[in-house]
Amino acid sequence: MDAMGILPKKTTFAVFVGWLTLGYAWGGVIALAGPNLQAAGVPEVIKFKVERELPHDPTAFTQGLEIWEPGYFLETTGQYGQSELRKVEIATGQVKLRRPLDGKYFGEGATKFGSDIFQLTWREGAILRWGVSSKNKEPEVKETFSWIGEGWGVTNGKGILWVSDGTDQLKAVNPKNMKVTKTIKVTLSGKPMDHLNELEMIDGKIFANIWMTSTVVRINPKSGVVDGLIDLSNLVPKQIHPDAVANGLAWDSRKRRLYVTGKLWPKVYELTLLK
Ligand SMILES: [Ca+2]
Repeated sequence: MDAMGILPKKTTFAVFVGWLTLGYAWGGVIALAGPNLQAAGVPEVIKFKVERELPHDPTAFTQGLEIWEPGYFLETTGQYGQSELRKVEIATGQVKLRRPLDGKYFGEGATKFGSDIFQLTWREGAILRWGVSSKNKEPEVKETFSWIGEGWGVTNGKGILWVSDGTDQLKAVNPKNMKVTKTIKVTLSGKPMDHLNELEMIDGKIFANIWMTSTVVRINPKSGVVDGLIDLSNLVPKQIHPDAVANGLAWDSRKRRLYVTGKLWPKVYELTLLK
């Protein structure tokens, strides 16, 4: 699918009015289409091709998605009393393993780090470290870390965790103690880019869903500058639920495919990102 062909039309674009920063950038992309883009410092529009449409549990309030191991997703779901950590077969969408969270937690994003899985909670000030039980070899919460502020999305690279909290900030976190070692401010065309949500590390850049939009941004973790945009608006299921936003990004580095889904989406899309 050609992302340039699905740039927001006028009516869709009106939705962006409340999202001035984002609207500004997309407007810039439209106005400056062509070689002027680079010169103006406007983020690259990343085109993609849909390779496969795969089934996804339409009741999953997806908060995090990652490759667990070849053929399987690590997926986390939210809502109090319904939050789970799941191992999902990619080809069939079948949930092969599920671990409910304590009912006091609203589960958020998760990332696999060595043999552990770190999972955020929304407003409970806790990050859970899941490890493998020696008894049944299945995940169990081994440790609970304190966390200040909200937890939204998490990914990792080069030995550190990157955590989003719904603002324009990304925090670099030491996985040994959950101490914040660095905070970067994310900007789009020089303006704060907030509502950073589900995250995914791809080739050293951090990709983030922007909450309540169908836009994914590509962030340079050194500068915080958004240097690429993906428009998923043609993939967002229509008229399901106001909360059914894009909120799952999983990168398969072996196949070089990006999997995208969202809260309550009936499908996962397998994409090739085009140069
Ligand atoms: Ca992810």
